[in-house]
Amino acid sequence: MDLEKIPHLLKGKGKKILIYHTDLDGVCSAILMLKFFRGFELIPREGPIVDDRFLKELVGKKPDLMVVLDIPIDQEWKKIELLQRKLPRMRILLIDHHVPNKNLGSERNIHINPRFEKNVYIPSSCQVYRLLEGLGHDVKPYVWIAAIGIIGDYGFEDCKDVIDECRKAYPDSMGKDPMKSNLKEVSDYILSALILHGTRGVEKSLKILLGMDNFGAVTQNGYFASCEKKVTGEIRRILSDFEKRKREYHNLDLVIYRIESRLNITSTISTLVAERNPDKIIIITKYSGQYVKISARCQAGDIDLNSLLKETVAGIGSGGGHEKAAGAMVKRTDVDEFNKRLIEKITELKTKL
Ligand SMILES: [Mn+2]
Repeated sequence: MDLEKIPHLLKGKGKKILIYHTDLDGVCSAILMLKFFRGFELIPREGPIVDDRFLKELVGKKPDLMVVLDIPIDQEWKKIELLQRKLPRMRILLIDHHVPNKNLGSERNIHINPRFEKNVYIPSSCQVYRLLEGLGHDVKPYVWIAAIGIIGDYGFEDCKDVIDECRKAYPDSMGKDPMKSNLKEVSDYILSALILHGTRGVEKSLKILLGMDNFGAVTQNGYFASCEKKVTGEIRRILSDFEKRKREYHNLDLVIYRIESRLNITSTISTLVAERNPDKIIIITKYSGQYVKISARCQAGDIDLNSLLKETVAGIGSGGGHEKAAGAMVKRTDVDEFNKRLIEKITELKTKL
């Protein structure tokens, strides 16, 4: 990989945009990058979809450099090719860890994804941390930011080195289990701002965190504290509703539950429920307008949720993600078809196991 090209690219004079994922890992990756490289217009995005409107917006901005963090924008490689035909000077630095669709690396673009080499799960915060370190920057003071991104994505297994570094630098941050640590609590405070205020919360959190030099300040911050209080209450309400209204398919180790909440809380709930039911396949749905958002978790890891969802929504929606955590979207009118296919596929997979 042409690592030596990266500083030149990032320090370039022209117009630079930074597109980052609106989750903890995306926000933390962006913060790490911004600690060392400035002058970016920041664009938070929920996912890789490049619709006509976004494509037009990007063309209109005429960037010379587009940095993309924690978003598998290679899924939209046709749109990206089109974009680069319209903007022949624009270069791309894509740093991502989702299952790659296509390598966008070329003379013009740099595409970093550890999965090109092996099947690992390295959140982008960890990737950016190591990249900056490799470029000779003093990233150590920000190891806690990298660790929050890793916690947000559940990625400690393949990022033990960064977690250990954080534990050493801040003994009170980590403890034995990262998921029960003080830093996990800190990451929940930030996550609640993202849940409560969506993209606006993402932007505000990024700004606040960029100015903080220690994680202890997060729980003391008035904005984060008030978000945390509201979201915790809503989570408590939903978890008790889950126990009442979940649909269990015992022979398939499958649990399906439909969330009713004003908040964008689907993946948080599915993660919590999965922690409590590590042997089950958890499917959480949430209706929003014409669409239904689906969040899937399975900690046991005996079923690959990325392929399962991809196959289940083929022709009726979009979906995918990771082996143990994935998401999808279908039209409200296709929910019955989705459920039917899901149960068929899991039955098939379970008989093979
Ligand atoms: Mn990520």
